[in-house]
Amino acid sequence: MIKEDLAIESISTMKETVERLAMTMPVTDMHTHLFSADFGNLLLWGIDELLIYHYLISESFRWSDDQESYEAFWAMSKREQADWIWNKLFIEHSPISEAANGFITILHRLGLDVSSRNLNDYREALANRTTAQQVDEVLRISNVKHVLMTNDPFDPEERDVWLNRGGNKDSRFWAALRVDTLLNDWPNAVVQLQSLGYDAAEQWTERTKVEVRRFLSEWIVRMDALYLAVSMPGDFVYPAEDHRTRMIDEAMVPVCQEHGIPFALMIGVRRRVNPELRLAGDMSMDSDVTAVEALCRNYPTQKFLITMLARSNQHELTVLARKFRNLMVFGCWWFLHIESMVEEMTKFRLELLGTSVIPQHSDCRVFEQLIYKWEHSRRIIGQVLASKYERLYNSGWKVTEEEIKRDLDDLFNRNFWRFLGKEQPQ
Ligand code: HDL
Ligand code: ZN
Repeated sequence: MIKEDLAIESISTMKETVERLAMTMPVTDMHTHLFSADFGNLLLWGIDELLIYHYLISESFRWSDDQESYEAFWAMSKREQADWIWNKLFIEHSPISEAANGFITILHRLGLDVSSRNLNDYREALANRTTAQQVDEVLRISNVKHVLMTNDPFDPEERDVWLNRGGNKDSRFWAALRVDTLLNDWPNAVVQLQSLGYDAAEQWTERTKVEVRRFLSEWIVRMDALYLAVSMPGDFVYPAEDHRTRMIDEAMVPVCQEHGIPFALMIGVRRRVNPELRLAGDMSMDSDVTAVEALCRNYPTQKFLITMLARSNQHELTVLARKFRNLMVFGCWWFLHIESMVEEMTKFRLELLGTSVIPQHSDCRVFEQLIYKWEHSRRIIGQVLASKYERLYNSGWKVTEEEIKRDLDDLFNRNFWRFLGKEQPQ
């Protein structure tokens, strides 16, 4: 019996409490493409970087005509690209898409005069800020406490920071070892592994297996990676007589088990369906949830962080998570990171899993995006949680502020750190 005086008596007060706590709870953002300032130019921030976000590039081209070629766009400076996008998505049309609205949310939360609609005013307002100041300010506004990076040792610019400049030194940032190349571009991976001193061959020999495991293990240690991550197209079938199954079974899972870290699989991306759009040219596709089922069953002590890109896979994946405690569903990934999908997915996830899910990650590429991606998501997740409490109230079960804090902390932080087998760092 909870102490009666602690229970929140009215539904309206409960809803206010949930909203206040959801909007202010510190968050662990467990998948981003952000970097600490130790990574130099890999850390993207500022007005022009925000506008040339690949989500906005693809949306802007929808308003382009044949005279506005992809080549001409890619030949522009970043400032010219940002001007073009600003006119297409903000001046000539209302910025109502999730990503365009997000840019306006950022301007507003940074305290800029949104009504000026003058891009140069916004640029001017940030012109004298240092990277460190902007990182601190954005983390304060967004109340993101821990940022998981996406760290790719096959990227020469990033590899140089880890090998020659001391890697990450900012305790607010954490590494995730991302190795798509090993799974999806093996011939190229072999060439790169060889150039890095690993005795790998295209043929899956015992020596190659040992050297791939050594590569993964050395980078997990070097980065202090919290998990190993890969993304894959929806045609990922497992198990199969193919390279991916061998790489997963004979290298990636064994190394994750050796280091006691989760294996994150992000499934359902079809890369470069329109190569002219470059990073903006990727597409989602239906995936096979039974591949995840087989992995979870084959490796009952291995933790799997799973997110899928197609809306059509979400309910089945959530049901699967009811069957395997080593499966943690996370985030509303990419094209699902829109208000309607965050609401839909969060509703059936809580209805099927209670609070044993990681409802969101930001996937940010430009630092200030933390502000809008988390503000929009926090509000929706809080509203869905409050609606579930309301059902309880209607049956006489009241909650306390401490219980609301506990549930939100599980959703925004502890489910991730607990899945890692770690206490949430203070
Ligand atoms: O593969 C991934 O991690 C995706 O998130 C891609 O980076 C994608 O381009 C993206 O930025 N999505 O938000
Ligand atoms: Zn991502």
